[in-house]
Amino acid sequence: MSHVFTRRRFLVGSTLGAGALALSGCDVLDQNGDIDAVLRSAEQLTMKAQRLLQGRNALAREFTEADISPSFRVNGTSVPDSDEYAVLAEGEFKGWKLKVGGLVERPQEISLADLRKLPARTQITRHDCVEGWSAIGKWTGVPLMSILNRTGVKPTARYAVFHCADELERTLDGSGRYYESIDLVDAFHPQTILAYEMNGQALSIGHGAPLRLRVERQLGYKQAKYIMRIELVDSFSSLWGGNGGFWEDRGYEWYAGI
Ligand SMILES: Nc1nc2c(c(=O)[nH]1)N[C@H]1C(S)=C(S)[C@@H](COP(=O)(O)O)O[C@H]1N2
Ligand SMILES: [Mo]
Repeated sequence: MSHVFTRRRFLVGSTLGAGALALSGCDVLDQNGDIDAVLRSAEQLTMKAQRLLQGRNALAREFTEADISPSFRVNGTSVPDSDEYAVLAEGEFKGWKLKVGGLVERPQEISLADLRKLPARTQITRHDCVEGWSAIGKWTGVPLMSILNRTGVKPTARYAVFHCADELERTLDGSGRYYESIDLVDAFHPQTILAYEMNGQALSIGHGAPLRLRVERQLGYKQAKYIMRIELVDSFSSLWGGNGGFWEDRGYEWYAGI
């Protein structure tokens, strides 16, 4: 601006006719220059905002404590129907260990107590179920990223598969077992956490104790409850129906973005 001002003063001081002409011409140019700069910065802002809001790495909206829904429905399985799970639940999951294997450098088994010692993330987010209901809840857990950094991910790994304790559909071959999968973009997303607390309390059995996935950019059925094992794979075509999840094998989209 001071540059414009100086030049204007200089031009006003020159011969009137040429000066006035030059002044109007220069003013337009200078104004355009300013407008260009403004537009450029606005465009950069829009681009950054779009990357932030719409890219695969964008964050899901987070809410405040006051927004937490007074009731949050339990959907799908409410208690896994297996003896193994019943024994684990009876022992308050002290005997449970999260197994992480497949295409990782260092397979691990991590107890709930050890998971709780790792740096945690808390987020208040909205859960959207395809059945047409939503609820806002507060989730605390370990970023999946930090687990994967511990185990190391082999270069061929493309997806993280979550094997759950419950059978949502009774079958002879086990194909009714709940499972889900996400790609590594979502697996390393900062809001992708393995939650062991909901609304400040230990995760209830209804909501997926001892551990459930929160992958906040996607719909409810991706939020695998009752996680027993995480497997890194290069393809999920050989798993159950081959579509990457219990509901996906029954026709739902694999990438359920919201
Ligand atoms: N293991 C397992 N995970 C699951 C389901 C399930 O039946 N079993 N249902 C899914 C669906 S459709 C939804 S909407 C949410 C429900 O989570 P909530 O019971 O905490 O509301 O969990 C998802 N994860
Ligand atoms: Mo759902």
